[in-house]
Amino acid sequence: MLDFKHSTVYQIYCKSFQDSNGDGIGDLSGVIRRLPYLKELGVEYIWLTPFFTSPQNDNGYDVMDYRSIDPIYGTMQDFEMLVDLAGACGIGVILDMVFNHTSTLHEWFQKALNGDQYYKNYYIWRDPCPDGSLPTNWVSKFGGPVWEYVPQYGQYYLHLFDKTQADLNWKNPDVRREMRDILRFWMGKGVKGFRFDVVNLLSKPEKYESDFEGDGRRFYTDGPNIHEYLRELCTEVNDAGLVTVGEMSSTSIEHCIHYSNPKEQELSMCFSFHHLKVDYRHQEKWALQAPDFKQLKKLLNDWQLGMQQGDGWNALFWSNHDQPRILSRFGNDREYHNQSAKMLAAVMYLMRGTPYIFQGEEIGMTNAYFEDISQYMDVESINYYNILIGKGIDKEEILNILRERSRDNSRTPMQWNTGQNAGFSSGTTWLAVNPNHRRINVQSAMQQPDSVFAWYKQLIELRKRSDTVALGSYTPLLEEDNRVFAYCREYNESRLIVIANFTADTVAVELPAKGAYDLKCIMSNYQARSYTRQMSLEPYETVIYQN
Ligand code: TEU
Ligand code: CA
Repeated sequence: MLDFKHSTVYQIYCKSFQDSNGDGIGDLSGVIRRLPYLKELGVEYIWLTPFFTSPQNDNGYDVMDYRSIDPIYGTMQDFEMLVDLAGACGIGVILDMVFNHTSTLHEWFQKALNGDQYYKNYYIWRDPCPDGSLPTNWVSKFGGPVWEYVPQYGQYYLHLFDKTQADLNWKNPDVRREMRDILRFWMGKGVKGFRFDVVNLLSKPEKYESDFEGDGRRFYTDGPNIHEYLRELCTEVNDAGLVTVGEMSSTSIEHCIHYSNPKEQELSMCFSFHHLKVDYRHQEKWALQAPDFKQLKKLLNDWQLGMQQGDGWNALFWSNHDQPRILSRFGNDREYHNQSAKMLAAVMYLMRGTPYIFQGEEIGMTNAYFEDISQYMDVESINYYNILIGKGIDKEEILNILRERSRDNSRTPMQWNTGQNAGFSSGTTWLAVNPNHRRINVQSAMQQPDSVFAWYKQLIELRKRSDTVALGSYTPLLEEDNRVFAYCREYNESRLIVIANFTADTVAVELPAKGAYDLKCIMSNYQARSYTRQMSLEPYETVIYQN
């Protein structure tokens, strides 16, 4: 079994990582070209976002064929070469499996539309209500209803995401068997793990009823048979010792313990998102609010302690391809670019769990700050732009919201150097390159000993060699402090303490007595300093102590 507790995963959004043929779209050969960089960073795994054949309505999360490579990303030979060469660098490949839904262009759905009852039963169909209205009032994750009408059947099919992403019927054992076959196919290619997209939405309720208190999610999240389905899906994957991570939408600690406790034999770990909603106003993504630090701290501590108690395992992450850049969000991407990027990384990646670094985070990439709606490519951003226009909200205000919230913020091309298109591509890029690549890029980061990149390298290295980081217990410190995040990790006789100022102010703290421990400062984003009971922290200062 690969040791995922001492390991760090790097998420590659293939479309934006490295283009190798000048078409402006990142591809598998581009990833191969950048393997030496990933080896230098020190990660043990790369998670590749979906590169399967797809019409790309949702950038590949709308899969047409789970066993072939979309030509925009390359060929099966490219993929096989990538697995081999990554393996030679000590890096395992994790694939992103989108099993909640398929593209409506998938052969199964096309057959379903053409009257094939066997394949019709691969999807979820409902009659209209007796009064002719939609089967339920549920709202799609990308806006609008979750039901799409098909005239030849006089019925609707369910799509929790875009209408070109039809939800699969997991009650059908043939669907479940197909999915296991697909995993077996990729295991045969030597992959070392799987990430499962929105996997806690697979098990739909027995009864479909309207939700008069919310958008419907409480009826289909962590559904009735989900644990059984996951255990069945992953039996062979688990027997082969692969690592698995489930993306959990609006879940609970209890369910995540069940998903990731080794005794249950479901998944290795879970992504949960509660800590990334502390800047939503009334739980609403499209309503801005400054991050609520107290809530952030409480959520992270609760998840750390809860999962620890239940022997579950967290995926530790600040960003992914669906989230704005963390530095622009909870840090300060202007005056304290370097300090706040380092502070955020230390706080998250020294917790109990497995770190997931999203490409570009390790050099402090920022939000896109697009000026015009025409620059956005993401289906969700464009849908919500139109929805908010329909609500009569002012254009400038909507653009402001998108500048904070759009998924395209994290999808701008990777910034490799100061050259044309930041070294990402020699052609016109599918999404605009951030002009700040002249300042923020891999080449200059690698030349500076105190860069954000160098800091990430140290954190990855620390986890690799420290059982305290990988296996130690987690105890929150300074729980009542409104500005400082601090915690302690302990393993046998060793302890590690992380202290972090989340603000641009100088903050005084009173720390617990260090007892008999001889705490040494092992990392600091200012000057190294010894552990004292009273400390005055600089803006975004973080200090790490270990005995
Ligand atoms: O995302 C699941 C999901 O619900 C979100 O993160 C979603 O994008 C966000 O809540 C909208 O505000 C996964 C993938 O990561 C995402 O890229 C896909 O679009 C989505 O599933 C559908 O496959
Ligand atoms: Ca390309």
